[in-house]
Amino acid sequence: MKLIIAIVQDVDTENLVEEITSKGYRVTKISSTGGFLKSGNSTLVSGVEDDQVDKYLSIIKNNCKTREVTKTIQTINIPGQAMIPMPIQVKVGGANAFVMNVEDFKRY
Ligand code: 2BA
Repeated sequence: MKLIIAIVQDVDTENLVEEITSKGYRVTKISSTGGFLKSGNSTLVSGVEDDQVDKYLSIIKNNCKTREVTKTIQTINIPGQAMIPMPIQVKVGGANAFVMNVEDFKRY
């Protein structure tokens, strides 16, 4: 068994969770926050049998889109001058997925 942890954008989460569960996989959704943008995203955790990993990952790939967002950063402070906020474009994935070996799994 593998543990798949996928960080996805909030806008993709509802459809993705729907598709994951409708295909018979189990999933836990955790609300999370990206360290860089400091905005909300979702972390999905699933225990998946080894031979299902590729299928599961393709569901993620097909339901998550890369998007560009604008992040405002502060320019450096030059004495005597105002700090001018500068917008930058950031590409936010799709999805970032980690696949880990599971030593044991029990359901009671
Ligand atoms: P955030 O940390 O809010 O990052 C959002 C997007 O900002 C990233 O998209 C990336 O394009 C950009 N970014 C992040 N850190 C940056 C930096 N130091 N300099 C310039 N640009 C930067 P993604 O890479 O698709 O990541 C989306 C979200 O997935 C991240 O949100 C974070 O919550 C999570 N994530 C991505 N890689 C991770 C990792 N290696 N470990 C843990 N979480 C990760």
